[in-house]
Amino acid sequence: MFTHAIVKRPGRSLVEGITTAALGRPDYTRALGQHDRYIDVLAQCGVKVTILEAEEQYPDSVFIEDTAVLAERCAVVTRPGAPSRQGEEISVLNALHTFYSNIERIQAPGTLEGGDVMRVGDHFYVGLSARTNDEGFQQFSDIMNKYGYTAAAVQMTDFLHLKTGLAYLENNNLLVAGEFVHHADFTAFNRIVIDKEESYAANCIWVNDAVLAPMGFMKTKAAVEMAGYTVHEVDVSEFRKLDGGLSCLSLRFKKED
Ligand code: CIR
Repeated sequence: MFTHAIVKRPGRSLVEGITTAALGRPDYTRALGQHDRYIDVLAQCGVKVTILEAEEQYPDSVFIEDTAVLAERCAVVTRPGAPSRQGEEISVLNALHTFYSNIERIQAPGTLEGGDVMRVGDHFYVGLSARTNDEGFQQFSDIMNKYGYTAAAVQMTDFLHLKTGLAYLENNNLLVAGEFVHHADFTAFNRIVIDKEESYAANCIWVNDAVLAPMGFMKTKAAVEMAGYTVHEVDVSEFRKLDGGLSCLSLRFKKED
């Protein structure tokens, strides 16, 4: 169960964020409203949300998931692979001191983005994407081993991040899209295959037995409900324009108060 989440408000510079999507520029006001609603839904799911201020110098900093990986026994502050995103992690590091005494960091030349890390129990799958390199994975694995966790690298070629095409919903249930549908690393899971036309909806998040899904992907919503979950649809259209989704917008973790 998650007790806490950390989000960072979108800045006006959001419209300058990195993208490969051809969906137009995000609307800042609409993005703010969607972010408000996202926070409300997390709170409804029982987590206490810490809200960090926007950082105008980093257009992509609303995608806070990429800057840290949080577990019970340690926090790992990452070193983003996108040069324009390096530095976003500093305000997150500062905020994490409230919650963690064991904070580790990925060091150059390693790069790792949290969107490439998927947790399953005490094991962490790490996608070797365009943003996360071998060195970043190795450092991460060494850190996690030190705290009694394990990690394994996942070969991938198509998606921006590992969790762009995968979402672990606990109880061995895994949403899979595109290159991950038949990926050898995930055959032991109960795979829920995302329809090709709804590939974006693979980026759902499990929060305390509910699942947040992007608004408007009816086949995915039905498949997740069929697996026994309550689904909260959240509109993230403005973040999708920057290749971002539900998982990217928060760091979710469990900590006793
Ligand atoms: C980027 O390209 O870095 C941002 N525009 C999107 C990051 C999305 N983050 C994620 O999937 N974890």
